[in-house]
Amino acid sequence: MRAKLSQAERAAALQELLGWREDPARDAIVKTFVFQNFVEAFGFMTQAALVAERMDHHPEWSNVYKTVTVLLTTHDAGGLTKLDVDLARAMDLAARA
Ligand code: H2B
Repeated sequence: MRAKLSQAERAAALQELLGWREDPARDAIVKTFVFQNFVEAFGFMTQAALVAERMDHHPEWSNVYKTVTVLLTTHDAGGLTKLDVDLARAMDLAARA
């Protein structure tokens, strides 16, 4: 099982990840992605879902029209781990495609 990130590791990750913020209540990171339209938003979710499945690490997310809200935390560890940072990075890449 992955270890939860230290304070220093969190700070470094959040500095590198654009648009992600901490949700202390969930020990998670969250980001709201806004696309041009529903098809772009759903395309992003499809791509991100394939990455998540490959990683065996899954987001908590919701979609309203062209907005996708994502919360990442590691349930098995009870908080934020490197897996969340890796998935956040992959999601940022998928959003740019
Ligand atoms: N996703 C997330 N976000 N956290 C987990 O702890 C987790 C997961 N665990 N996806 C995985 C699946 C685990 O349940 C399976 C059995 O590997």
